[in-house]
Amino acid sequence: MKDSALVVVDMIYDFIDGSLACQGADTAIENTLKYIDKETSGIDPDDTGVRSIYPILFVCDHHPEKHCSFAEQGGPWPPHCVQGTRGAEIHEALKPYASEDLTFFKGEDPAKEQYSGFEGKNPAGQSLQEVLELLDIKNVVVCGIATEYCVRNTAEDLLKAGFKVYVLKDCLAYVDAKGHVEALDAMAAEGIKLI
Ligand code: VGL
Ligand code: ZN
Repeated sequence: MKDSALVVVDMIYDFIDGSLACQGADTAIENTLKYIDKETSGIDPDDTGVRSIYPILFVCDHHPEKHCSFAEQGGPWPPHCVQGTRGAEIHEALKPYASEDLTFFKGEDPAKEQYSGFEGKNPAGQSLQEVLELLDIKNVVVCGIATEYCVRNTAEDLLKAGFKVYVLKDCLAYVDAKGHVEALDAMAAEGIKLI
């Protein structure tokens, strides 16, 4: 697709095999790698190697040690994605596709829950929306973890901001199977395309 970007949400270790390990994470990663290989890579005629022909942006949950979403602080979740720990790292197979400018960290304020990638910032302080607009992106393909939380919130914010939004239904993992199906149905009803 022309004018497209892929947004990979929270494919980080605590959601894969850590404290908040989600159902379907391994398959979601495998399928994401296949998608990247098939759809976002191409031979650059001016270069010798393979490059991404459309940008891949990463959203990463990135909490301080005592974040308000953690059970000890009265929140719903076990501690997860704590800054500086393995649990906060992007899966090693995806990491080579992540560049600093296109990685957006959310949940850094100890007092705020942030499920949407729209609330994240890259190290230069830019938001996902700002960067997508700078890149002149019209179509945004979304995959990641968890369907019911960060994926859904990010996809909905993208739609509200005027992008065409596609969710890769085989590249998702979730906290709860029923919640996953309900979130997919809700997104489809709102005009997000499941592909
Ligand atoms: C998320 C639970 C806790 C998510 C973040 O990004 O989906 N879920 N923190
Ligand atoms: Zn979190």
